[in-house]
Amino acid sequence: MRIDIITVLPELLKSPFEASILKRAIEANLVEIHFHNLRDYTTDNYKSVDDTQFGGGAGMVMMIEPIDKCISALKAERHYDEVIYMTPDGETLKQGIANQISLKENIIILCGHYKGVDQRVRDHYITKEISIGDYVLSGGELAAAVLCDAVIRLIPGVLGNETSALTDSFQDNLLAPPIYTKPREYKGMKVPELLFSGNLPEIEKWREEQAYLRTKERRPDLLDE
Ligand code: 6GU
Repeated sequence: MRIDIITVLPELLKSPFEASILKRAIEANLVEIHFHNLRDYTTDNYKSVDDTQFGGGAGMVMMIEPIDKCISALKAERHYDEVIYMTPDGETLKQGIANQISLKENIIILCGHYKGVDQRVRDHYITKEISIGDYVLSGGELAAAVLCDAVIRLIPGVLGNETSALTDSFQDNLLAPPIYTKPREYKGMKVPELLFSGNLPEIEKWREEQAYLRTKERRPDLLDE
């Protein structure tokens, strides 16, 4: 998979890809990430990427020209399956969307800033608009990092144990059950006895029950879906 990220703040985005699972995925050539600074596609001396709104109103709007130049340059090189715009008024990111995107070959992610982008960009270049939740961030960069992490860990081979993405919270609209590791007892706090029984079917049944109870208590909305 290849991900091209268009941003006015590439430095804000780089560090999540320089550690742990994402770093390993890149080193193993399972994913390629390319950052594009929108200012490199400007034509004026000030390297302007934004301007005031037509019709008046506070806040700057990202201009169509640098975005068009950047996206067109990328599209001249290869086909893109999706051009995603990160915006608080997009579709809220859920595991199902991450699963779908993880199957794509090449995607572009455009990070919004200021008041957002000229509507003509959204109408003519963008194929999918994604938000990461009902709160406002200063820009789309951190949201793009969240999306990339959620997607990249689903690419086959990225996680060491192939089954572990399948048992994540949300993968079946259920939260994950409680988990324990050594020591068996710490300051009087014990691990449930059943987990030492060696009875794998009973343990699996317990985990499913716990996942269901936790979901019912914390996220009953998931059970309705
Ligand atoms: Cl994608 N962008 C911004 N600026 N704020 C957000 C968001 C995105 N998702 C939630 N809040």
